[in-house]
Amino acid sequence: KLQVQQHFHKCSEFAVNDSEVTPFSVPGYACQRRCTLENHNAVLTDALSLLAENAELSDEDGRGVAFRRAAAVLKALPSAVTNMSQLTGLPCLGGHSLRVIKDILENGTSSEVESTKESERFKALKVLTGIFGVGSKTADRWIREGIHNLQQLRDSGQTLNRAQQAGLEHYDDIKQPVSLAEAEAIRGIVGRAVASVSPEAQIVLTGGFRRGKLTGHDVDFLITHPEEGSEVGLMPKLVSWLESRVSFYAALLISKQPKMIVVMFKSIVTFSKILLNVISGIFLYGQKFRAVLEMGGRWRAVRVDLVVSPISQFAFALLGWTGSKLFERELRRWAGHEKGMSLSSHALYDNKQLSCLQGRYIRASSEEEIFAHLGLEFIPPNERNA
Ligand code: DCT
Ligand code: MG
Repeated sequence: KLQVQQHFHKCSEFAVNDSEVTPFSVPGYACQRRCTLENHNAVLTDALSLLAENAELSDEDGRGVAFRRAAAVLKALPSAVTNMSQLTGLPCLGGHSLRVIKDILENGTSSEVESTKESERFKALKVLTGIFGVGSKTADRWIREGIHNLQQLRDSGQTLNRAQQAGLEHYDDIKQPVSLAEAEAIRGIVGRAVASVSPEAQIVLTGGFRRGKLTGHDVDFLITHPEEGSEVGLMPKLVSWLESRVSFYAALLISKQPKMIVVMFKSIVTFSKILLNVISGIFLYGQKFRAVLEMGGRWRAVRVDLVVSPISQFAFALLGWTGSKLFERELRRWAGHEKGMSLSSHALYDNKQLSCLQGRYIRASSEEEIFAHLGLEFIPPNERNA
C-alpha cells in the first residue's frame, strides 16, 4: 500500500495536466499481460531499453531489470502515452524511468539516453560484447586495458577462446539480424540432422520466432524424443553429424525467389552448458563454393542455440525458451512471490509442502497446464512479447 501511495505521489509530481486524461491500467506482472509485437510507445521503450542495456553491460542487473519492467509496461499499453498523468497508478514505473519518459514527452529526447548512446564506454561495451563468446566482464577488462574496438582487440594479442575467435571472424554476419526465411531454412537442415541421428525425435523453433518475430539475433531450437530417455546422447550425435558436414553439401532449398540457395555447415563452433544439453554455436549457412555462387547462392554465419529436453520436461523447456526474457523472468517472479513455487525450464516445484520438509515437483505436459498450475490465464506465444 505504501508503495502504491509513493508511486501515486511520484506520478503526480510529473503530471502535466491532470484533467480529462484517463490513466492507463495494467496488471503488475508481465506474465499477466498480453503483449503483441505491436508497440504504440516505441520511442519511449527504445529509450528505456537502451538504459537497461547500459545497466546490464555495466553489471547493474537490478537497474537493468527496473528499466526492462518499465519498458514492458509501456509496451503493453493500448495507445501512445501523450501525457504524464496517463501513467498515474501504473506498476513498475520508478522515479528514474518517469524522468526519462517526461523528458521525451516534453523535449522529444532524453539527455541521459543521448549521452549514454554517445559515451565511449557504452559504445565499446556494445562492440566487444557483440562478439560471440564475450560477456560484459571480459569486455570490461579489455576496456580497462585500453581495448575499445575490434582492431584494437586484434592488435592486442589477447588470447581468445575458440568461440571468441569465431565470433571475431564472423562479427559482421552475426551482427546482421537473422530473417524468418533464414531461420526456417536452418530449421530444415537441423531437422534433417535430427532425423538422421534419431528418426523419432522432434524439433521446434522457439525464441523470438515462436513469438511471431520476423527477425532475431539467433535461431533457437528445442529438440525432444517421444520416449523418455531416448534423448540421452542425442546432442553429441547431432553435433558430430553437423560437424562431419564440413565442406559437405547438407541441404538444398528452393526459396520463393527463383534463386537457389545451397546450405551447408562449413563448421560449427560449440561450447556446452548443462551436460551438453544446451549448445550455442555459429553455423555457416550457405557456402562459398564457386558452383554455388554461380547459381546465385551465398553464405553467412548465424548464431544457433540447440536445446535437448527429455519429454517429461518438454513443456517447461518450451515455455522457458520461448521468452521473451522479461516474460520468463516475470513468470519466475510470479511463481516465487505469489505462489511459493520455483519455475525453471526443467520443472515447477512447490515450495509450500513443508510438512515433510520437502517440496514437490508438479508435472505438466503442455504450456497451458503450467499456466494453470501457476494460477495464470494462458498467454499464447505471440502475446508474450514483454
Ligand atoms: N532466455 C531466458 N533468460 C535468458 C536468456 C534467454 O529466459 N537470460 C530464454 C527466453 C528467450 C529464449 O531463452 C531465447 O533467448 P534469446 O535468443 O536471447 O531471445 P529471443 O527472444 O529469441 O531474442 P532474439 O529474437 O533476438 O533471438
Ligand atoms: Mg533467439
